[in-house]
Amino acid sequence: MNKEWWRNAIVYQIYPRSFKDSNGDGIGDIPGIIEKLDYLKSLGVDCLWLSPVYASPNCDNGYDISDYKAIHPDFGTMEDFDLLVKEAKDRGIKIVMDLVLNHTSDEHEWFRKALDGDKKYENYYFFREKKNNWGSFFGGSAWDKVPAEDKYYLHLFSKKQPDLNWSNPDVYNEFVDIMRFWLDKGVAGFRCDVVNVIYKNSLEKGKRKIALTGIEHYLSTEGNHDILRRLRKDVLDKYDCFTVGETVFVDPQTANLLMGENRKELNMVFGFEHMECDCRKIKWFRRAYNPERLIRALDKWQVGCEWPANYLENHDQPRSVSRFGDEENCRKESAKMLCVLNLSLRGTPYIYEGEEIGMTNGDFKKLAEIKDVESHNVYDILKKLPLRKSTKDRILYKCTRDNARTPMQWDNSATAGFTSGMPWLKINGNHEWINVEDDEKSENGVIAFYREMIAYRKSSEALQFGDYKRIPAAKGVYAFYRTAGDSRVMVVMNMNGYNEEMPKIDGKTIDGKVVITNYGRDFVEELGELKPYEAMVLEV
Ligand code: TEU
Ligand code: CA
Repeated sequence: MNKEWWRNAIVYQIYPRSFKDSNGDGIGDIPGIIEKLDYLKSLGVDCLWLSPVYASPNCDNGYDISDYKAIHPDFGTMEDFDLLVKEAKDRGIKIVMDLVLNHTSDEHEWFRKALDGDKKYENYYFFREKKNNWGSFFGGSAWDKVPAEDKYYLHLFSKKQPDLNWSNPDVYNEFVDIMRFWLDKGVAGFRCDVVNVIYKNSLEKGKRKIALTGIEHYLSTEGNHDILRRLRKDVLDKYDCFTVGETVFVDPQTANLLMGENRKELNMVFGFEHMECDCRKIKWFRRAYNPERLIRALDKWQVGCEWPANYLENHDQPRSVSRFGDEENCRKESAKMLCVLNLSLRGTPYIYEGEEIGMTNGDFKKLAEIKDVESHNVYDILKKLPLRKSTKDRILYKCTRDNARTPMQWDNSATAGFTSGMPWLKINGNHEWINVEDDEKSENGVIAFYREMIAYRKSSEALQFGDYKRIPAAKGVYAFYRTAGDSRVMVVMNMNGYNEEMPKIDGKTIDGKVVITNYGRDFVEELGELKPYEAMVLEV
């Protein structure tokens, strides 16, 4: 394995709308990010991945792009962006852009021209006289009718996100150009949105499934692999950059085909299997969280994936403390345990804004408080099902992507230091006690723990590049060695909350130095009694 810089980089994901508003319009923006660069630098992160900041009608908060070479005025100007790249660089921080290859906005010039009957652009998308039975990721059919015409277009996501036709070489060339445009500005790579569904083999009828009928015709197709290889050779290899693919329905083996070193496609991918540990097939049908299932999924990727992109949160997932921890009784402890987890696994770690202060799920009380297009689509479907209203509401509030999109909590003032105006999305009431300023002041702050863990990871060859070996342990206890030559650490995490039985690592006596701990113990003889969410890193 080569030791390229991005393997030991620590990436921090910014959801720009919700990070920091600089001009009081209630929407986070690029000057706001610049204001916070010193804070980000102080955490020790190396790279910022920005969720989309391009021109967009915002039906899917920027994942519906109407101009790939323009900055949305909500976020600022191209000058602001260039300044961000420069200011970040001055602090040793790189910028990674989000790139949406699968679809554009229906307000993109290409789609408009296509609707105007321009043959060239019609072939950028999929128009058919009849729709097939494919389903959309956001619920319902993947086809919608073109207004006032007898034809349909394909959209795997919202109806304002028409899918691009990647078998058309013109589409390929457009993206070569777009990628060069940003790389020439000095960005360090791309997070590529749903990048393993971009190439459709055919538009044949799909096999009936509960959801996503049709997926067999577009999931990780050979054509898709071919495009990734060509983009790598024609563009990416000419720059000092990396790509992380957001890839759906992959396991470690199919992931390796998309990012393995000798495949020359992507550099790493986000898998979803650990995010499914508390769902039943579809994320809207939750089952109780059981740490064993999470551990099993993580272990599977640690063992099987060449180089995982590790994450516990992003802008599509509920907050990890609310999900895998205990926000009521052990918020700080569980946030710190999850920090140890994310930063000690093999692979490149990604931290999502607010994770470093243990932010929790949004406290939404009514549908109108939720802005996410997916939530509204799904709620419309739920409404038709024979379920109690309280059940539908529970599903909505637990699963809505807005849980992770509430504004960043900087301080305990009325608007959490996020804006001086009306925030675009409801600020969580708990910003009164969960916020950066108070966390920094408190004795056992989560941010301080992040700093410590990040700094330790950077000093540890074992954590950055070591191999991984799981240690058998009691249920809900995740323990492993990371070893690189002489450097070896043992990581132990009790992922259980309050438990009657004391979890134990079978027959393990510890002979090592505790270097990171979330309970302040600095000496362990035997791992007999782990406290709820206790986590530690030992040099052994
Ligand atoms: O998400 C892709 C994706 O697979 C989502 O449907 C994911 O499964 C879902 O959000 C979980 O609820 C990416 C982006 O991360 C997301 O924000 C976009 O909405 C989507 O692509 C379309 O561009
Ligand atoms: Ca703003």
